[in-house]
Amino acid sequence: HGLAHEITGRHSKTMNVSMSDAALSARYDFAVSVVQQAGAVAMRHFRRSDGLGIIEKGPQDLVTAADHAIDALIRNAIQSRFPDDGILTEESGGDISAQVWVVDPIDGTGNFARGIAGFAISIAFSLNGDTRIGVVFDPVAGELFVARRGHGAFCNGERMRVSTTATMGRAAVEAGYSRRTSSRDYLALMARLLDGGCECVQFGSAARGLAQVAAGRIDGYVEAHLFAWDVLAGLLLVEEAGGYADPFPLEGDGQKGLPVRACTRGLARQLQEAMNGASDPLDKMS
Ligand code: LIP
Repeated sequence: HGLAHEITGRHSKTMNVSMSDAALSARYDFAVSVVQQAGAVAMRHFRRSDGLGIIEKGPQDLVTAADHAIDALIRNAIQSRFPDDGILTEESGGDISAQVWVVDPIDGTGNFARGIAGFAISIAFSLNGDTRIGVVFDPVAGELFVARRGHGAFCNGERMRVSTTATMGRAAVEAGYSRRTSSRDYLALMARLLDGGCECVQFGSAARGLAQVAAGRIDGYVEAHLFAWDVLAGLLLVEEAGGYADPFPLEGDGQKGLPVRACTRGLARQLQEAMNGASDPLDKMS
């Protein structure tokens, strides 16, 4: 991510646009289609043997030619079909407005750049600050995760439900990490999760990890700092699959990035305590 792009608010700040169900439904169908087109582009690049045009934006923060190609594909498609909508993407920044698309062209770029199959394309549509549409596509697994607010969450057409896990000793939790936060805090969080009995995983893509929570394959996703484009679609997947997700406001604090917690309802308090740091077990470890 490096420096978060300057997020300007060219469009109207008043978050009180009304939109018909037909207009939302058209945007949903569009998102489902364009995320799969983007996945095909990602796979063409992923399978190439002649390099991926990798650039280091910051420490362990990579971007590739595929990120830019997919960013352009999605941005051009939105501008052509929905010219009045705002667009905010990881790779080219953009506006926050009452009706805005929030896009991560490749979430898990570190994995993608290293040829590791742990990445996804994430597209969300927000109306008046509320995420109404979320699609996450994992093209390697061929898994299309979709949700509309109030209409449920699905993986390849199958209804998704979060797991019923309510105890840490039975939970599998993904704890994401980036160099935007302190390694000591991360290790302390991991120690609290492990001491609480969790199985801990870290796959390097928040969007894909949140989709696994929605699918009931893991029971929670936590990370100290993420941006809207990493998570808005995945958080909606979890909510529409019956799980809990912390609010992630697009304006205000959300513009600089926020901590993320999404999980089964039974784990919400315990994961909050783990994130807050009831005590720092690292001190005991030194
Ligand atoms: C990634 C996130 C992941 C985080 C990585 C990175 P990107 O997003 O999905 O959870 O741990 O550091 O921020 O940069 O691959 O789109």
